[in-house]
Amino acid sequence: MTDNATQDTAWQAYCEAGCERAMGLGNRGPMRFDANGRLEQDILDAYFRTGFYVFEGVLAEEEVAQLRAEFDQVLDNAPLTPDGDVDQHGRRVNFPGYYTLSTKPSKAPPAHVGMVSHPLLMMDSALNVYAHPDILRMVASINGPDFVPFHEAVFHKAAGHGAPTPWHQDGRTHWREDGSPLLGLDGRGKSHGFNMSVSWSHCTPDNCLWVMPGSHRRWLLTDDGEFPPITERLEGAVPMLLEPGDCGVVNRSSLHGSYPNQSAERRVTMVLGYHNRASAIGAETTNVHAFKCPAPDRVKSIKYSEDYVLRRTRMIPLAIDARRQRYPDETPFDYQGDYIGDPAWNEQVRAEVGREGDEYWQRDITL
Ligand SMILES: O=C(O)CCC(=O)C(=O)O
Repeated sequence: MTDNATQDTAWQAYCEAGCERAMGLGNRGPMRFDANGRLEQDILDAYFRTGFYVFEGVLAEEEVAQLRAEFDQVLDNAPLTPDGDVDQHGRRVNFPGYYTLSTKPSKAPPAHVGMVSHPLLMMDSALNVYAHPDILRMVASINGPDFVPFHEAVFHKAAGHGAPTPWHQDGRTHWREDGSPLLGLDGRGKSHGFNMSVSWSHCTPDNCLWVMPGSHRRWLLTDDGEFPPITERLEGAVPMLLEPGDCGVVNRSSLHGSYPNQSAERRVTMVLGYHNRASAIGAETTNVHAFKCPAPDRVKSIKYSEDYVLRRTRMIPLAIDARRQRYPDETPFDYQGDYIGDPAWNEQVRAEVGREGDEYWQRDITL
């Protein structure tokens, strides 16, 4: 056997074992709610036990199709270089600076796009998903009825070219000195919120996000610890398998990462996140999300004031109103949290929340 064939066989065996473990965790299925509109307790228990949950079939086909079509337009309009403002067709880029690009010459457009930040500004379909009533009922069940925003971005792992995401735990603020989490297994206590991957592609073991079940119970950076390199195929990790329309919710304290996508299928997932309000207000941290797109030198030290959180939270009622206009026959989610600003969505507000220098995402909330 050649080296490549041996590696392929080992990778296949790793994926098969991971899929088998993933299917045995008891943390996937459709969203189910009790008579009060709260996620069924067995779902919450599985989420708090394993550190993630896959909700199947959340989005209707029509929404998936709209997400795919709008994102493909955004991709097609990507700049050729990180500082550029012209796309591969010679057109002006509508959102320069929002694309995370690879500069490797092997990656021709649009495979050179690794991430698009802040899709609520550029895709109505993303704004509509942000206010999906079942998604927000799920969010309220985990983060409380006055939940607040985190950040949004679309990950694009091109076929055969997709860059890996290093193994990491996102949460930094709500750990004890001994590395145990402030969040209890019953969901009480300060939390780092969650990343929810909304998929409009087939997320397979080859291209998907992998998660280490139960890893949200200990911070690996405690006592000068380190995250493993993504070249390490972690024993016990599982693939977060998603079909178009599924949503995978990953506790931001969980160890997660993705291997390079060498498969023939691209992976596209939009990360939407929400926090528990009391976990956000007053937290002091290094914000890495309130920038046009991430970069190693883009960090700011911050303590989140109530005003900061209230102003960012306006995007929730705005998105609910935008969705109400798009789907007039649907019962909108009834948001119970406070916010500052008018909740009515219209073209003037679209311009306001995207105004250069004061975009809504300038108040994204890293925890
Ligand atoms: O989807 C991925 O590959 C990475 C997602 C991730 O790391 C995150 O949302 O923090």
